[in-house]
Amino acid sequence: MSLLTEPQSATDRFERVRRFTEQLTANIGPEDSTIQSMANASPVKWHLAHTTWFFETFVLSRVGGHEPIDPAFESLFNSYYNTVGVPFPRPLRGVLSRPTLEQVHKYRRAVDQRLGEAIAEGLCQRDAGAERIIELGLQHEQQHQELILTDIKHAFSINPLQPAVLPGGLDNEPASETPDDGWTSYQEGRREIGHSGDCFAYDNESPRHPVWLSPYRLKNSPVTCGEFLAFIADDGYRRPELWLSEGWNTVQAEGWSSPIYWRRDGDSWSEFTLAGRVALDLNRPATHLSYFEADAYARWAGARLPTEAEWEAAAQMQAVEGNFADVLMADGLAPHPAARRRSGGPLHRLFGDSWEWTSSSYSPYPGYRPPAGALGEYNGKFMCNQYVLRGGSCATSSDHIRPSYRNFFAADSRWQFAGVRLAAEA
Ligand code: AVJ
Ligand code: FE
Repeated sequence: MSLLTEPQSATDRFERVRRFTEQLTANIGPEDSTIQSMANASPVKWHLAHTTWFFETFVLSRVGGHEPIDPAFESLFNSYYNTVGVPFPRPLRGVLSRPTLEQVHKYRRAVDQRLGEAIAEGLCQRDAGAERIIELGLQHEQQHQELILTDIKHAFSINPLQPAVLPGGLDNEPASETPDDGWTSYQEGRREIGHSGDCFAYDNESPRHPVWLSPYRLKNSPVTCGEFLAFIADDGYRRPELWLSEGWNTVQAEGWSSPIYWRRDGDSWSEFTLAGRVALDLNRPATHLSYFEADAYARWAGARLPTEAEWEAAAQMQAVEGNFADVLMADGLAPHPAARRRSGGPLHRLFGDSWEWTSSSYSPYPGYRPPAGALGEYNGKFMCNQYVLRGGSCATSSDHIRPSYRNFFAADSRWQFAGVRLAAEA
């Protein structure tokens, strides 16, 4: 959405998104914010700095006379933009005890202030490109808000103290609603997928293009923890015929026997959540599944994963409503159960709650061209060896998601809020 046509002013939206990042990390101390539990996850402090670096590098650099706030940050907080410079190695981000958390917050305030001044002085009126990149920077920050939660959740899950990231939780769903066991059928035909309209979308959602869909069905509710437990009880993790070859190799090599945050004590199961370890809620959508686990579950259930085109065609007929981070946290750090929403349309929880794995490889749409320059590195160069996920999660903000949104992760990734919606032939 354009900064100029939005109901809120450009600076209001900027303030709101930047402050939400800080709200999410309010309970994360300096030690917490420095640790890195694996190469794929980054320290909270690094996320706070990198999102700031993005605005400094891609927006403030367009303002005449901008001097770097700290020249060392150019490499330290560059994630992967090789055309900007040589990034500090990703697996070593957890050794960066300096700059301190306080210094990173100072960096955030400095960039916020300079950017606020530039906007007030008419930057966006003079430079339409700057306006678009600020919006990209805010969407980027919203992606990192979700990564902040999933990355620190992973780190805390390893700590025997099992600390809470958010005292009130976010993924800790009360077991109230019974899942809908029905299916919705979709007719054969020509459909269009991809981005259209004036609202913001990433380059990877374009060009919009036609697809031909055979008749198909989607399950009305995503797979629940209770259903996934039945897969485990039926020896799902010990039956090679249910798994892709690479998936089976991973199960063996990593010793997988349940979803990453689940634990069995005698007959009872618990799950590590953002609120700490809690009893497993059987009605909640299963999350933190890899593509391999999602695919094996679907095969065990006699179904399959949807393609991204099947998912998007169905999503075009649904309201974009659901359990999102900003909705759940509207009243502060503890989400109120009453804030939880069901989405409009036959498919429940299509948006929010958990990302849904599709069987589609993350590939360019026909005619896709990454934008020129460093920002062309944002999405396009990752179109290899990853799968598309759709719909957003409880850690996504509601104004960050849309039917055409393409998230992507490698098939063995388990630390995201990712689950399964079953598909089948009609
Ligand atoms: C779309 C979530 C895979 O994690 O690298 C962050 C999001 N892009 N900064 C990622 C992203 C640039 C991206 N994912
Ligand atoms: Fe980034």
